[in-house]
Amino acid sequence: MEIAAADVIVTCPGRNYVTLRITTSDGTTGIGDATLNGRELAVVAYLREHVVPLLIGRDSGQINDIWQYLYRGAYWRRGPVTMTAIAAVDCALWDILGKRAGMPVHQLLGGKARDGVLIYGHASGQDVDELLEDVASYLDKGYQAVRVQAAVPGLDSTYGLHHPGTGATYEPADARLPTENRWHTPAYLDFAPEMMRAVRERFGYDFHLLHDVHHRLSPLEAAQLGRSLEPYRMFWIEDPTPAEDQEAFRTIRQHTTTPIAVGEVFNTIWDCQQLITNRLIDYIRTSVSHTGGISHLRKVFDLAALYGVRTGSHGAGDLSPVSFAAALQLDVTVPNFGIQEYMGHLEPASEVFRTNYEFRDGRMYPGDAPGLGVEIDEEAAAKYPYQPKYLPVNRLLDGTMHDW
Ligand code: GCO
Ligand code: MG
Repeated sequence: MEIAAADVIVTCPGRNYVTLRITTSDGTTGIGDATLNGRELAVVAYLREHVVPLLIGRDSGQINDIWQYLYRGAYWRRGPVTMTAIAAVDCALWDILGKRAGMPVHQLLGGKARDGVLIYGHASGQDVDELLEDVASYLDKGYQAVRVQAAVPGLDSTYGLHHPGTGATYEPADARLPTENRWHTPAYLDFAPEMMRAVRERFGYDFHLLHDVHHRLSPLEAAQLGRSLEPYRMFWIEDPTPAEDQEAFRTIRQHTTTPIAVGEVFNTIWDCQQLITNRLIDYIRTSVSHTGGISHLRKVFDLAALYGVRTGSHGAGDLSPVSFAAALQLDVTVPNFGIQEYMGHLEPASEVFRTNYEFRDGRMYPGDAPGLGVEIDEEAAAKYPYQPKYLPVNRLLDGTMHDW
C-alpha cells in the first residue's frame, strides 16, 4: 500500500517527544518515535526536509528496501540524528504492516518467546535512607529488578535522582540551558559500595540490583568499582566508561566478574561489533528508537545472541511510549532477552499516547492489538507545545569538562 503522507508531531506532555506518523493511501496510519533528547529539532528537520519527500509514493510494505534506501542513500551514514530518523520510519512501517495484517508486531516477528518481559524500575534518593524507602516502594509494587542511584556525599548534585515534585521519574533535560554539575570520582568510588551494602543488608538478595555509572570512570576505576561491588551480586553496572572506546572494556573485564551493560548511546551494529564479538560486555543496551528501528535492532540482538550477550534496552522517559511499545514487541520475541529498562513517563503523557502494555508482577506485557499497540492523539499533543530543554553537563572540581 502506497505511502500517501508522513507528518512529524512535536509535543511536550511532561517532556518533549517527536513522533513520525505515516499514512498509506487506504488511510492506515503507523507511528514511530523520533525523540532525541536535547537535540529534538535536528531530527524534526532531518525528517521533514530529507526523509518525508523520499517516502511519498513508496510501498509501505517494503520495509527492508526503505531502510536501506534511507541508510545507504544518505551517503552520510550512522549518527544519532540519522539513525533516530530511520528508526521512526522503520517502526511506523512495522506498525502499518501489523495493522494491515490484523496482527501485533511480535506475531509478525515470529511470535512470542515469552509472555512478558522483565523490567527494572528506578529507585533513587538524596541520601541512602531516602533511597532505601524508594527501593521498598518498588519491591512493594512487585518489581523484581531495581536500579539504584543516590546523591554522592559531598557533591552538590548527582545524575539520575528524582527531582522533588516530579513523581515517579526523573528528567535529565531539566533546563532551558544546560545545568552545570560537579563530579569527583574518589568520592563516588568510596560511596558506591556503601550504597549497595545498605540495599542488600536491608532487602537481601532476592531481587536484581542494577546501577548506572553514566560513562564517568576510567577503565581502571571501573575495574575497581566492579570489584568493590562483587559482594552485592549486581545484575549489572551500566556504562562504566565512555562507550565509544570499545577496547577499554577489555581492561574492566580482566579485573572483575561484575556484569557490564553498555550501548544506550549507540546507533548501529557497528558501534558495538567489537564489544559483542570479543565478549567484552554482558548486556547490550541499544534501543529501538536510537538504533535504526526494529529491523536494525533485531540484527544487533541476533549478533549478541551468537556471543552470549543478552539484551537490556534503554527505556528512559525520553524514549516515548511509542518507543517503549516497540521495544516490548521485539523483547518478547528474541531468544537472548535479558531485561528492559522502564522509567515510565511523566504526566500528561498518557493523555497524548494511548498504550496497551500492562505491568504485572515485575513484568511488562505488550498486549495483542494489531501493530505496535500505541496511538497518538494529535489534538491532545497540540495542547503541549515544544519547550527547549537541555541535558546537563558535568565538570570536575577544577572545571574540566567530564561525562555527565
Ligand atoms: C538511563 C539513561 C538515561 C539517559 C537519558 C539521556 O540509563 O536511563 O542513562 O537517564 O541519561 O535517557 O537522554
Ligand atoms: Mg544509562
